Amino acid sequence: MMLAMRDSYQVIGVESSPYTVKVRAVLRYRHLPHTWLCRFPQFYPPTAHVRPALMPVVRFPDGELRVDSTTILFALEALHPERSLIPADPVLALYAFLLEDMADEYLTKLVYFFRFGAPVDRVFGSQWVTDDSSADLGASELERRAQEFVVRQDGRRTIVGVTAESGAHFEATYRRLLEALNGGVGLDRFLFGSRPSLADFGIFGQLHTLSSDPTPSAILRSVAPRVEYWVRRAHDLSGVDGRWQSSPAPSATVVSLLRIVGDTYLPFLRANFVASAQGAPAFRYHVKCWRALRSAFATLTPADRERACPLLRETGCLELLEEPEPQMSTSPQFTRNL
Ligand SMILES: N[C@@H](CCC(=O)N[C@@H](CS)C(=O)NCC(=O)O)C(=O)O
Repeated sequence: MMLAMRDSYQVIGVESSPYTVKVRAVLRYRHLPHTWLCRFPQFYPPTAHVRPALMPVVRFPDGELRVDSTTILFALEALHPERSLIPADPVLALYAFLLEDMADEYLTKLVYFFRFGAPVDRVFGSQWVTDDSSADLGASELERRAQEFVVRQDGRRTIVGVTAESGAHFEATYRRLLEALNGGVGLDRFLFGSRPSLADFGIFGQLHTLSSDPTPSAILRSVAPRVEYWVRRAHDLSGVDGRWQSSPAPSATVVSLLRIVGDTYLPFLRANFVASAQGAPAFRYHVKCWRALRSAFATLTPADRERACPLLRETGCLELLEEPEPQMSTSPQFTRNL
């Protein structure tokens, strides 16, 4: 059994997991000593007991095992001031937080939509995940277990929101994302300057999978191949030593991405919150996200808020970030723990 080096972090997860490669890329960029172990945490004895059963699991140098990439990234921020992922300007930091959250909680639906859509994707994606999960699988056993995985994931379609009607919306959102990023990211060029932010890593994680699965990869290559090159470089940015942008004005790319937050992501979070307030099935984790984003906006100083408001209004975010919280009429019914 492999032991983590003393005083270093250990990332346990699989290569086909967006959140796992996101966290691994952050540790590399931040020069935090770590080991990487490709394992399903729930089948790996030292981490099998961790709840919620999500990947990656990160073992911190003090031995604590943690999950949830955003929580892990913020814990690293508190422990290591160098090579922070949070833009120094609090307004840009708010935008970065909004974009990272959208990447984690909404772009992941695009990953699911494509991965369990066309037969070619179902086979490639499920066999990739299965191959990551176990050593020495023969071809027929790999195929059998991959098919079981697909059946399990098919059962989650409604939970994820992938229906006959929503497919066109997910593909259109993917194309909007790529059009927004095209030309706005490049060699040592990131969303908020020549150094990467937490938004870059969140988007990178989901794009790692989208740029590997056959159908979304073909779209990426036809619409925005240079975004793919950016994704490949983002796995290891340990040599990047850049700066935050000097201008307080966000780039056109960030503005376009905030439009997706305003017209798609925040309305989704709001609808989930309203459902929870009315006692309808809802995601507990997305209630937490809704509150966290609104509280990040509420804690801006009045001067920063004044700077942020015009763009937040124009992109459709403002109203949702500042409206009064709907009252809970009954106890919520949560469909998942995290
Ligand atoms: N919010 C979590 C999500 C992590 C997550 O959903 N990981 C996926 C793999 S990419 C997982 O473990 N899924 C297991 C499951 O849903 O049962 C994070 O940011 O780390």
